[in-house]
Amino acid sequence: MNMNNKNLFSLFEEAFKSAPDKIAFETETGRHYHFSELLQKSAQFANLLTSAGAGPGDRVAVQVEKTVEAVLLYLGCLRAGLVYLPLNTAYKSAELSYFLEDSRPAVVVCDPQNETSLRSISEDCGVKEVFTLSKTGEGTLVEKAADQLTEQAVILRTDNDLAAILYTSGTTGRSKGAMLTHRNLATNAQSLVNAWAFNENDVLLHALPIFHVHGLFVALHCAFLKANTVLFLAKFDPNKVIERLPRSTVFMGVPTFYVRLLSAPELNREACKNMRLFTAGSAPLLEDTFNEFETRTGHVILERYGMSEAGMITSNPYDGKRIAGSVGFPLDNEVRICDDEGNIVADGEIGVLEIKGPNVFLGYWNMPEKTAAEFRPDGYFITGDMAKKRPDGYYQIVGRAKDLIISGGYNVYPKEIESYLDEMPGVLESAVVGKPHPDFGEAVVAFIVPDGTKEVTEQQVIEFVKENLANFKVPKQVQILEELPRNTMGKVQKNELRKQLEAG
Ligand code: MLC
Ligand code: AMP
Repeated sequence: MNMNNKNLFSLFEEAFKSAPDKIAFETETGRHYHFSELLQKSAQFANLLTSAGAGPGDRVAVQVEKTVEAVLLYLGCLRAGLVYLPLNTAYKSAELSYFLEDSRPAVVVCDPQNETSLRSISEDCGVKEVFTLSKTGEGTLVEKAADQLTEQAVILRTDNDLAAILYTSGTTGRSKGAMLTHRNLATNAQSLVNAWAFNENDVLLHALPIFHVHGLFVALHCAFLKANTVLFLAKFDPNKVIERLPRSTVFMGVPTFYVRLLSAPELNREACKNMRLFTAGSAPLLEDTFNEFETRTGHVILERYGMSEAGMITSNPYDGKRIAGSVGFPLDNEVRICDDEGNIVADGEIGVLEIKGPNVFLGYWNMPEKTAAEFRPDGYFITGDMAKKRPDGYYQIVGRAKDLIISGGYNVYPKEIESYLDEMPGVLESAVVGKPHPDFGEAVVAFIVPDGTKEVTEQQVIEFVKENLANFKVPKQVQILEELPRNTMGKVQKNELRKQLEAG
């Protein structure tokens, strides 16, 4: 291995080469991919992307279903020094147009079903090539890669070269592309392998989507660094998970996964007998879920906290007490809790969590002002999460300074939906809030004030959002009001709306 090459793929390559004949992935249909195949096929993808005119630093925007080929594409991008830009499969045309216009990728890879619409968006964004990849792992990407060489020299990257851009929704409605470097990803992966005691014999049961930090980086990077076999599910299904638990040692999920697993009677101690670790994150894990899971399986879920901009930030201990409602201790980054001005608050006081470390992103793509506004002059990033440090040193996330709803592990920014709803014919204004939901943790609720020009019904509002925004942003409930509650400054009082919901 060339020690000067900071390309994240070099670390994976070393692990893959140590176990060429081992199974890297087992799909739902029982198909096996060995580590030697990962090496060869990721080289072919890297060579194909390069021959399509994508050079180091260029973006590759990807909106495809979860397949091993999609993972190979990610690895191919790393190898070729390209910047991987995954997009939620739920995003619709209007959302995709924004991402492509903002990031100006050299290559787009999409599902064959969306090819026509993505080609037309791509034409306006200077994209050089559009490839397809289907949910069964077929398409022009795979066909054309098959003609490429299975060898490729991993492109030299420095610590601060970009490996990926993850779009996270912005509080002002415009999504921000978090720029993650090879160093960000490599250091965080190594921290997690150590903190969670990954070893060569682990088998990772993978049911998360692979277009976010949780499924793509947290889960896969740990498995890659130790050349672990991954049992790869195309999507979360409690029965398929339980069926595979006896052959697994590690499982990672958002809280909704655990809620759904607990509603399956087959989840029991016997099914979990070979498991050594269950982790949860992306949204708060309820104490009831934590306790019920321990009672049913004998396993204490390890909750950790993180975000797109920094990967994993804190974690409950692997060895040591895991506390419900807490996110544990800082991983390999500095963590402090501050007031709005950036002064550190006393231990036990609530403030906004700020972080600094090798895992913290470089900034937002094309948004120097937004980047500057979210970093303190001494380099700390302001996460927007409210936290406190308990007397025993454990950190607790107690709320959010940012107006954000997390539904089933997906972030929904009310501002984006409000801006969209305000454009709906017959709507004067709107307000969107989150409401506790037994399955998704929080559900999106929209309050609508009609302008009186035409009738507006709950169903029409839902249909209107469904038409152009991702399905997880669609309100689960709509209420029509005569006016929105405002304070003396004219600001909408969302707390009043939440109280109204609570009161039924
Ligand atoms: C699906 N629906 C959702 C939803 N997912 N609604 C709200 N919130 C969600 N998360 C909608 C569907 O469109 C459908 O609507 C209806 O709910 C029922 O669908 P379903 O069949 O129950 O949904 P399903 O496909 O099973 O998806 C649920 C899920 C999925 C929980 C499996 O949302 C999921 O995989 N979530 C994981 C998200 C994740 O990986 N987050 C990590 C982000 S990284 P209709 O109207 O069509 O019936 C991060 C940093 C960190 O946050 O710390 O990790
Ligand atoms: P994302 O931008 O999609 O990466 O989401 C990151 C956000 O998820 C964080 O800023 C937190 O608000 C939230 N989050 C992640 N893990 C946890 C957790 N364990 N508890 C509470 N909130 C969490």
